[in-house]
Amino acid sequence: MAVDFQQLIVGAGFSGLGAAIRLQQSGRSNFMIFEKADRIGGTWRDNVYPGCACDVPSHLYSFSFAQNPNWSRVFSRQPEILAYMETCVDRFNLREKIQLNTGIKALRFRETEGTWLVETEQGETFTARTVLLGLGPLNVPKIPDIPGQDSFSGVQFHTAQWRQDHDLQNKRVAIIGTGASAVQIIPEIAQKVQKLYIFQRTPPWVGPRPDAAVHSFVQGLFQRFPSLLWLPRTLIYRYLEFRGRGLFGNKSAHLSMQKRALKHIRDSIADPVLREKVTPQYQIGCKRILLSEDYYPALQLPNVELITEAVTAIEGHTIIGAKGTGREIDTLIYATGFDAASYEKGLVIQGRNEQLLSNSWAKAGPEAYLGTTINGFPNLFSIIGPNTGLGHNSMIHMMESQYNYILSYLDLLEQQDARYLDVKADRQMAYNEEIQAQLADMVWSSGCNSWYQMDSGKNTTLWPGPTTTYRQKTRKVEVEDYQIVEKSATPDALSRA
Ligand code: N01
Repeated sequence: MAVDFQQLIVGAGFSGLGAAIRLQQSGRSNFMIFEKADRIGGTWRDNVYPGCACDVPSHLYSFSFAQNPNWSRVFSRQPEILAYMETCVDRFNLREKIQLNTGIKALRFRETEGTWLVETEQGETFTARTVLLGLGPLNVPKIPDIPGQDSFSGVQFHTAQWRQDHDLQNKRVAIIGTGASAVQIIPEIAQKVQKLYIFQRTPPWVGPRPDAAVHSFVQGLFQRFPSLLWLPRTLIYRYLEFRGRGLFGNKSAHLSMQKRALKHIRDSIADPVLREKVTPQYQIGCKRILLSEDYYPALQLPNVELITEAVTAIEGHTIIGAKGTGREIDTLIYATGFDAASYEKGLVIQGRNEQLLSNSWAKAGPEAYLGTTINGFPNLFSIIGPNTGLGHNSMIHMMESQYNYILSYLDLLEQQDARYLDVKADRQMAYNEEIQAQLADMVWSSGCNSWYQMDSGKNTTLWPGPTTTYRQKTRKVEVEDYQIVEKSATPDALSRA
């Protein structure tokens, strides 16, 4: 049966765009990207807060198949990363393959055809043989409920919904949270605001950030000899992989990470009271390790106060901490992170036997096979799906491993002229038991609260080990992991499958 698209990609962020490029490079052209927003870019479109940058060096945080000789810094900022993504769209002629302002409402698998029925928020319907979800793990802002917050008479917003029309100059500002976003924002705004109150619940581990401009001579060399770009890419990748040992159970590597971060505190802060406030009481790496040279100096500015209390109430212009002290503010910034567990982002995804993905995941949380395919939901792929996140290296590397796997699946589907491939339930279960057993012994389970874990403590976000292992496992689809359903399968055979 004819379909509108052989592959439909949902989302034009990094994961969706990379998938499109790889599909194209594999000779596939009947694909389309549907993007909810009016511009490509995903997280790098949404996050425009001051200081927004990537904490993985740019020569690695970019596609291996679209390397960029022009990075201006080791750690590029958001505008340059977004511009890089736009360049990729043009370089690979993807504009006509992207339909903007098109949100997906529901995806329903039609078992007798082996295709997906796609319903958009705009009321259109399409059919696709396969669907690649590039929804992004961190884009649903998490804003805590604080008594009285609706009555706040100033301006309040989340870091991912930055109010660019709101000038912070000479304002009295409070920021709740001291995670990756806050650590980038605080140094940028501290100098311009009249007063900055930072509400810290748990201090982050912060290491030094060896940022520098890339000299124009070096950029020129990369432009003339693009293959040289593999050198920084490989060195950075290997270094991060080597350093990651500390998170995977290598005790001495872990200890030296922690010593380095403690030295960073000592070198940056003289005041013993402030030192104590910023020194975490949990093992390094349990939460994401942050990198900054200017966060600790910003905390020592005379107009900045680090408050180690929860916010308990807001009354008019006053923000009140757990000790009962009220502080007058004009602006309140929620640097309180994202709902990382909502992988399906409210989409209705209905697989075989009309089973809903939200129901399948309701009890044990999100689970997939190799973070990519899900039993009962054939011909569907989740890019950066469950347990593919990293605390030590570039997510682009993980995405590229997933692309290899997805292309191998598509090859098999086409070679076998099959209706669909469904990953076997027992394989998926065994795989998840294995990674959960590994995660139980790793630093992320050592007793801190983080978005890596569900309330139950189960870690549904991180890959438990080196990226080399993941790359190896996703090299190609193993036929025995899948139930292959022939196009000729009768309804009877399907119901037994
Ligand atoms: O969010 P977070 P983020 N009352 O979850 C606090 C990626 N990222 O937006 O630690 C008081 O890290 C919370 O406190 P606690 C990166 O993967 C990447 O900063 O839970 N405080 C914490 O301090 C990162 O991990 C880059 O006790 C509350 C903070 O809010 C992820 O995005 C740059 C609270 C949330 O920190 C999220 O980072 C930026 C409450 N009720 C972000 N609720 C790169 O460079 C939460 N907090 C690639």
